[in-house]
Amino acid sequence: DLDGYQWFYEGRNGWWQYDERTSRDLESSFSRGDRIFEILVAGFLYTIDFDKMIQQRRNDPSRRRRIKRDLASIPKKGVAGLKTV
Ligand code: V3L
Repeated sequence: DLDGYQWFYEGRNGWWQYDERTSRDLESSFSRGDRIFEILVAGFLYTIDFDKMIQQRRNDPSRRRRIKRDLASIPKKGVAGLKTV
């Protein structure tokens, strides 16, 4: 259970929260001790690397972002590309 925590990926000048479903899947994967996990975003596969704490597009590793697990209450840009107003 996330219990006040959420998963975030890096934007240009701040952090985006993962969508609710992905955040839950990341939490399950992380808490069972996986080192990597794969997610699908808009038809593209991304590898989540929990050792490096990055996400990286499978077919274009230059598309790499830092990720973090942090309190849901931190300042954020929004959720999965939808800006918080
Ligand atoms: N969830 C949703 N969209 C994503 C994710 C994800 N985990 N990863 C990448 N994208 P790349 P600013 C982001 C989107 O890494 O202004 C934000 O959500 C990504 O969206 O090069 O820089 C914003 O919508 C990007 O549009 O493979 O903070 C947008 O960037 C696209 O996939 C701008 O955010 C390619 O990302």
